[in-house]
Amino acid sequence: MRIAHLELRWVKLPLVTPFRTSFGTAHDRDTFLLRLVTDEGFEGWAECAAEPEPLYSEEFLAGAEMVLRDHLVPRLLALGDALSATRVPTALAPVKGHPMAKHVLETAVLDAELRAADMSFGRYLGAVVDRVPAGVSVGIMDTIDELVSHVSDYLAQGYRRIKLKIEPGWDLEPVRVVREKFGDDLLLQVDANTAYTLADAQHLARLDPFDLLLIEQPLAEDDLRGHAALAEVLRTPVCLDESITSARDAATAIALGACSVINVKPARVGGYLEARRIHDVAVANGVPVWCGGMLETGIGRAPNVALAALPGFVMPGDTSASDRYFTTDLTPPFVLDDGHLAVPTGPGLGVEVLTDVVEEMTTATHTIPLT
Ligand code: SMG
Ligand code: MG
Repeated sequence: MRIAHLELRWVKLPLVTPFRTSFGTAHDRDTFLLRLVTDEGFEGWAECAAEPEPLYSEEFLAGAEMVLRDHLVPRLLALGDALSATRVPTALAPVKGHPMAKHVLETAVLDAELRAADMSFGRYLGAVVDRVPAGVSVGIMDTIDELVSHVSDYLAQGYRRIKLKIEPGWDLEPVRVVREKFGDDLLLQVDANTAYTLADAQHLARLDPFDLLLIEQPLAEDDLRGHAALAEVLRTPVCLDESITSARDAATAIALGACSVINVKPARVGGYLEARRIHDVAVANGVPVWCGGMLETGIGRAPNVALAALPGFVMPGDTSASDRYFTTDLTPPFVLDDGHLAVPTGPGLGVEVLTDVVEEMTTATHTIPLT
């Protein structure tokens, strides 16, 4: 297989509700899609998970485009006819970092390859179920009343688990109110996106009585030792997101006692092949994992839902229905059925890319030179 055409589609989709985290507020899903065509005419699509600004992690969209064009794509082209998804990580390894840029490229190659082989992502990755329970990530709100109303709506829709975004000043009270209002059976967890320091350990311990499933990434991404120390103080299990960018990181974090749960986000770790390795490391260590999200459109959501169907994904993920994010998605919408999303079964991503909607949402198209 060889790349015959490669283009970046910059798209902008308004979010149905702004999404506020400890590092900023998103009003739109602003990203680019990669569309690859092979010499045999198979298409591969993928969605970049980076954001316009380097606030979630050090990657950002314009940087991802540059590293793709100038450093990653030339290394893939050097493979010539020998291109296949399993060769991508080694070909790109000389370029340090940039997992989200690597992820979008590897995913487009894998999609094209699987379409050619008439195999779905789920089948390829090792999915063992045909539907996955859906959780929903609820942003920081202006008022507790607003939060309660959103959580109540999501539960009425059937979501199986609620994740509250927290930050200093928006933590104990929202958690207390949601727990009291919706009861002890609600699966509830929080995500701080690195907003605390180890000096907050006693404060965070006050979340313990609310029986949270986990607290996600309370401390800085490079603070594994701090997370290990915090885990000694908290009864709430510590889950890592930003800190884990590879299977080696996962093994290290587990060995240090820095986490007892892992949020697996394929984009954060360079792609689905590494994401599956993290799953395998976690399963071997008895550590539960769940699938994270980056407000993806259907194009990025489809393979995430497939990954979430692997056996170690024992907790509901941030894999929500299309209408939690957008009025119109770039694929036929992912819909909740009894609180679950169906794992796509068609070849590759397994869902149709609605090219007319993509066209409508496109703000720029950049063809990547192949010479
Ligand atoms: O895709 O539903 C989603 C968003 C899930 O909370 C979510 N993602 O740290 O886990 C996380 C955040 C990062 C994305 S913020 C744009
Ligand atoms: Mg997170």
